Amino acid sequence: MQPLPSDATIVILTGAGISKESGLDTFRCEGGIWSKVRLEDVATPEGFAADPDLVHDFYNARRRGLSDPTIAPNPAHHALAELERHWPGRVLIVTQNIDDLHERAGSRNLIHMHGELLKIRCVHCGLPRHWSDDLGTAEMCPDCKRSGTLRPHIVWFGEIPLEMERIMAALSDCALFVSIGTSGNVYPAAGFVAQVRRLGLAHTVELNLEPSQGATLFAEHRNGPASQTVPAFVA
Ligand code: BJW
Repeated sequence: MQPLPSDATIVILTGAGISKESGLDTFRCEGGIWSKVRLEDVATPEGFAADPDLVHDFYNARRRGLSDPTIAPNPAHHALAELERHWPGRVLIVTQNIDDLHERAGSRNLIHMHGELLKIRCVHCGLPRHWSDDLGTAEMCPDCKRSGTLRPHIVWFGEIPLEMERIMAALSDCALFVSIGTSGNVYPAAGFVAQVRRLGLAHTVELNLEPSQGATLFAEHRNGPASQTVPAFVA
């Protein structure tokens, strides 16, 4: 990594590509999630209103997939956790991923801007809680006791991503912005690099299997699998 002031803030945006080598599907690569299901059916508030059981089944299947013993953080997740442990400044990971592989690798300063697969929340009282098999299909919120109000703690299309104020503050403060394994198709995350560049201060780097949609906006690129490019970049 190029020399930075030792108190510098580093913001790292991650997408589905970082978890691909851990055994989780991306969305838009060949054979990805959106080639198997219609996103309108499972990742919009309208889809949930039309068929909540279908949406609960979709996320429950992915929860079971995530708890498969073969799914584990890969060297890219571990390298980022190591960076956070050793960097004297601040490292913030903003992940679009709903899996828990960054946490399992040891990352702590982490924002799940699109929510978390292993949480569920009540649309009435708003409280996210850890998912369990019972809750996935339960009729009633255990907190407010209303019926039919539980939904996945996921940001669907048309909903506002989580912790945007904290993310924007970090983007305007950072000296290095690194985007890893995201196709640059989904806003607002796809617009972060342009925002960082507008402020004109941070170095911007893309680490991706292949150039993303917004690749030309980054000052530096390294193409290849995240399990190789990320450890090499942070070394
Ligand atoms: C590897 C690799 C390896 C593979 N190593 N790399 C028109 C213009 C602008 C915006 C909009 C518009 N129309 C609608 C919008 C808004 C909309 C949007 O962006 N739509 C686009 C489709 C155009 N966005 C929203 O609705 C968002 N909300 C919003 O904008 O609110 C308004 C607002 C914002 C801010 C402030 C105030 C108001 C919400 C978006 C929610 C997205 N949700 C999903 C589903 C989550 C649940 C689930 O998982 O089921 O999030 S969609 C899906 O896409 C998921 C992902 O997080 C997201 C991004 O995907 P990602 O991570 O980039 O994956 P892929 O598959 O696309 O790419 C994988 C990449 O990995 C590829 O580049 C590969 O090359 C690479 N790769 N193997 C390294 N081994």
